[in-house]
Amino acid sequence: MALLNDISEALQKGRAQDVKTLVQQAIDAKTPVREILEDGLMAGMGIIGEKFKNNEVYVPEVLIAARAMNGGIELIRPLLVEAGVKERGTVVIGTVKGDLHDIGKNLVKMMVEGKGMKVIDLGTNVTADAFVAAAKEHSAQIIACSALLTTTMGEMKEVVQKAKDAGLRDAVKIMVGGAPVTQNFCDTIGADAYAPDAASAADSALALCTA
Ligand code: B1M
Repeated sequence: MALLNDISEALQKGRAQDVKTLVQQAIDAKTPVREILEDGLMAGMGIIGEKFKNNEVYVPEVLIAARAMNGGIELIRPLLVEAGVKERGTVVIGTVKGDLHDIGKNLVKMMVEGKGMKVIDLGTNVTADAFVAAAKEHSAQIIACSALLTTTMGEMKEVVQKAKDAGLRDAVKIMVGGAPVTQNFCDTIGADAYAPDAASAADSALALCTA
């Protein structure tokens, strides 16, 4: 659809105001919210990611595109969350220590909220101790850790260990994800669930909460 392509193009150019205007047009045109997210916003960020990898664009351009994406996401957030009627569980989410990537984590957060769960967002650069303390404070059923760097994904093992040390391991499930994370890695560190994308993370969170 042309409008979704326009969203993708505007995002790639880092035109935050245009992204917002186009996303609003798509909402007004009753475009399914998942299409706005996946075929507009995420498609644009995917292209930026490839260009970043190939050194065709650099960190500032990526940052500006990421801000534009977050602006678009803010507009569709209520529509994604709309489906959730009452809270079905509590999830503490964050990007692990040393890691500042938050776009994927924010998507997971929205999708989980869309399933009717309460989400406590600790942000980025979250220590294992902070994950565990928040899970305790909010009586969370799930700790959800995101990592985008191969150098930070090891922090997830620390989260599993700290949860054990705090005597929380039976009460809290630990879910992991992010581009470098795999099912094999999840199994190796003793986490409970891995999800490759935000939508399956939300399905998985709901299944863990209602199990
Ligand atoms: Co960074 N970066 N970055 N970056 N960045 C990557 C991740 C990289 C792959 C780029 C590359 O080289 N090709 C590379 C990592 C290499 C590696 O470790 N293997 C990289 C690097 C090296 C770096 C820096 C070190 C660069 C530098 O400074 N030299 C630096 C690190 C800073 C730090 O964190 N300490 C850095 C910085 C940045 C920016 C700040 C410029 C910006 C982040 C802005 C922000 O997040 N607010 C940025 C970005 C945007 C990217 C890319 C281009 C895009 C990431 C993204 O948002 N993707 C990325 C390249 C790429 O991915 N192609 C790259 C879109 C997002 C929707 O996808 O986060 O994967 P993603 O989330 C997915 C799934 O992974 C999953 O669901 C989401 C979608 O459905 N998911 C989960 C995520 N978390 C989950 C949790 C779950 C379940 C599923 O359960 C709990």
